[in-house]
Amino acid sequence: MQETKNGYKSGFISIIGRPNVGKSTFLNRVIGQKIAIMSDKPQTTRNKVQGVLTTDDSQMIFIDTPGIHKPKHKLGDFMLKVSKNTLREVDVIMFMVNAEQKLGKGDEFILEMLAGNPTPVFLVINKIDAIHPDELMGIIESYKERYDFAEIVPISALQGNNVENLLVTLAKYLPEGPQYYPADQVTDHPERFIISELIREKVLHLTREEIPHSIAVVIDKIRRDEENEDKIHVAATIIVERDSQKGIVIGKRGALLKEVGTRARKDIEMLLGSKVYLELWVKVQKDWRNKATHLRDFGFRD
Ligand code: GDP
Ligand code: MG
Ligand code: K
Repeated sequence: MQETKNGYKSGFISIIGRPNVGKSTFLNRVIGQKIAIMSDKPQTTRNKVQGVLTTDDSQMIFIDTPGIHKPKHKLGDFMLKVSKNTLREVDVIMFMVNAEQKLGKGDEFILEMLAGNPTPVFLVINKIDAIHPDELMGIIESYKERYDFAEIVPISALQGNNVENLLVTLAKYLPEGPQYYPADQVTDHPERFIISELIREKVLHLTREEIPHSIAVVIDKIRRDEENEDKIHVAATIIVERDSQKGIVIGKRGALLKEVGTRARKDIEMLLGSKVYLELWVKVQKDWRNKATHLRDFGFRD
């Protein structure tokens, strides 16, 4: 940790909101690097991914929390607990909503969860590019009567509208503090997690609706290739719940898994700045979501 400069601000900002409101899109825009995984399927982001934005007068550490929703199984309970703990530790909460959607059950659930939390909450109304400007006032009113927001900021994470203004306003709410991270560091997550998310993203994209988001990817190995020094050997296992899903992920004569590997390898090479040899396995583990004892094995931690 570096010394505190006079007037320098730093702090932690948690991004919460229903699936697909644009949390990852926002993070990717702000940090400018593919660290949070975007997908058109809900709940692609399961663990928190931190992005660090460093400027001359502030450092913002963003936390992309797992999808907050009414838990349906033990993994859901676990995610919710992680998220709730996170919300108490941060300096600002960004509650992101989709301007195209009415305040729904998912938002109600989040608002109930926020009740009594002393952290300032920003209502960030995203996707304003997709609505008529006249609709904005009504949206603001519907949320305003439900919660005492510190700020209400409409943006388009996709097109960048008003994002700069949001960042300036966020900085005002941060305490004076040190630069926690070196200026060139954008994420403190182990590469292992990012790699597993990159592989999972490819599987979800290529299988469309056939494979649920509940699959897990475990990284078994990241090591310099002994025979070929300028290559990194990555071995990973894709974990599915049913034999039929294993068949889908592998595809006809292994075609789908091969395509997953090709696409994931390109991203991992970008991430690591090195040639990569990617070895993928598929394993069936029935009902893994409900086996809380297994959570640790998959890299989930309290
Ligand atoms: P998350 O689940 O909250 O992380 O949402 P994502 O960032 O994955 O975004 C979900 C979908 O919404 C993607 O298809 C994005 O391209 C889209 N999206 C995100 N932000 C905007 C926006 O400002 N405007 C529009 N029109 N679409 C957006
Ligand atoms: Mg996301
Ligand atoms: K998503």
